Amino acid sequence: MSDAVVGMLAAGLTAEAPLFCAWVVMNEPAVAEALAREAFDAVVLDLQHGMLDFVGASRAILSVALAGKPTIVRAPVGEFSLASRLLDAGAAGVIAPMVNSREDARRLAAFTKFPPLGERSWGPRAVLPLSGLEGPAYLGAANAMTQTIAMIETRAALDALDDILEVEGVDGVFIGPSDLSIALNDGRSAEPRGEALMKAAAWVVERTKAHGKYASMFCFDGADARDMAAKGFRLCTVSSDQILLRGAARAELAAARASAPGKRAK
Ligand code: 3PY
Ligand code: MG
Repeated sequence: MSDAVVGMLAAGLTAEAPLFCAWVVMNEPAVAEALAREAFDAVVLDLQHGMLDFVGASRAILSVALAGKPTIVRAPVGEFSLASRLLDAGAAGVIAPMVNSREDARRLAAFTKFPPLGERSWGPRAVLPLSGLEGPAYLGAANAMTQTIAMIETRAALDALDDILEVEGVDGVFIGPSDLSIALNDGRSAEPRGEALMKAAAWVVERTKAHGKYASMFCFDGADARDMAAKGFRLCTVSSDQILLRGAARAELAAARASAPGKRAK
């Protein structure tokens, strides 16, 4: 196990190359570990729409660390205290959905940063060995090392973007392209790569850079992640465990059946 996986995320975000991260919805540490053993830079555990709970996520963080990678957790809406517990469990960063105002951003930072940036409560249970630091050194390093990432996925969040980015404890933003496109289309349709979304996305990248912070994006596959990285997104997720498994299963079964004799009933 690497002794210092937690710091790898913040370090990677200051390097030139974009970070490509796996996205995990299954509550099974072996799945997160298997993806971590591929060339992903980090693994995101989705506790908002995925099936993970606190115990499953805590175990997955350790399994991902076994593979020498950092973990980011996507918390459920408004559950900043769970995010804080998962930082104690060894997460290197938090993606928080539906951060729509300066006040939302301030509350998020309060739970994820120690004073003076926030009010995170002291109890770095599993994160100490995963950061390679002892208590006093961790206290000094944690605010810079732990990434607090606010999701931009509503019209209100776009309107408040500069306010959100001005909150010192917010390190970057993450666009949820499905929700943001639904909001921009007034609920008519989800067009996560539609014109309105891409225009907003370009503006988010520009404003984020102006604040000396980074923008990141949920991406649907590798080519999409490559395109979004080229547009300036510093951290791009790539597909998901469930979609990768289904795609591989379909491809292998199609190959197996391509030349099999006879027709199979559906
Ligand atoms: C969205 O696209 O709305 C997301 O939250 C991505 O997970
Ligand atoms: Mg969303």
